[in-house]
Amino acid sequence: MKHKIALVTGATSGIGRACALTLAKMGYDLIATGRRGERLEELGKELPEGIRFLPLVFDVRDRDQVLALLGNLPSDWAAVDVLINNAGNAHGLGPIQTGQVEDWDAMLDINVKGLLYISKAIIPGMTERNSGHIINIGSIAGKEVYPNGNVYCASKHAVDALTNGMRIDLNPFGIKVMGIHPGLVETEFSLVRFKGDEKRAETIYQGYAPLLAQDIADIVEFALTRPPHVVLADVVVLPTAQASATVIKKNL
Ligand code: NDP
Ligand code: 8X3
Repeated sequence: MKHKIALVTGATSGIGRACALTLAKMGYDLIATGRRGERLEELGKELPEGIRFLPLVFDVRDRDQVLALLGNLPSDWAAVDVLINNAGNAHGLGPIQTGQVEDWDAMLDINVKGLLYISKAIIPGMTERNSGHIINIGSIAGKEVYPNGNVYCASKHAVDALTNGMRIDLNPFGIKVMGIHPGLVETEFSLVRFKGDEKRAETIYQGYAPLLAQDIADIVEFALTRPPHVVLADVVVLPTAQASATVIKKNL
């Protein structure tokens, strides 16, 4: 039997990896992307039997490579039904006046422009077929601005705006577009934000129960199993201990 096809960006760790495994368990054939090829290889070994797997190693900032690879998928992979735009990270956490230009470039180039390049390659197939489901992973940082979050928050506000823009522009084609905006999820996110400082990264998730990557994958599964006339447009999901970007009940 022919399976539906899902593409998950940033499937080498955290939320993307959990979504990829969940989609495969749901019976989707899987295109998984990331820069760490060995992690994609490991992912491939965990997939249920009978699920086709296409790992693609590239940096979402590389526009030419994104468009060449995803714009010319093999014919038996080209009809992508579900796109999870997940690849992204924060780089640094500090006041705007001392921010690093390299960090700003990384966040805007990966979280915003990377998401656009991926979408540019995949949307034409969806509009041609008048079907598809796009899920963009935003953040509570796309709904609120918090101290020292400046450029990361701006990048995620852009993801929120693009999600709403996609839903409007793709409305004539019957394409579902959803934004998921998580609060604190324990992944490699803080390790990347704090540039490999494991001790500092650990403190972010101490004293309360953070969300797990699987919590986000469960929401993806719920969204994808709604009937054709239903789209979950916008979901903000927080750990119970978190009331807003800055209010977190910790027992330390
Ligand atoms: P992780 O650091 O665990 O995962 C990030 C993923 O993005 C990795 O698979 C990484 O792959 C990929 N990625 C990063 N940069 C690039 C790039 N330049 N090119 C290709 N792939 C890239 O973090 P999360 O799972 O937490 O993050 C996933 C998404 O969720 C992000 O968009 C993040 O902003 C968002 N989010 C996270 C929250 C959290 O608290 N953790 C909360 C709200 C939103 P690789 O390094 O192999 O390229
Ligand atoms: C990740 C959650 O609060 O660090 O987007 O911005 S937060």
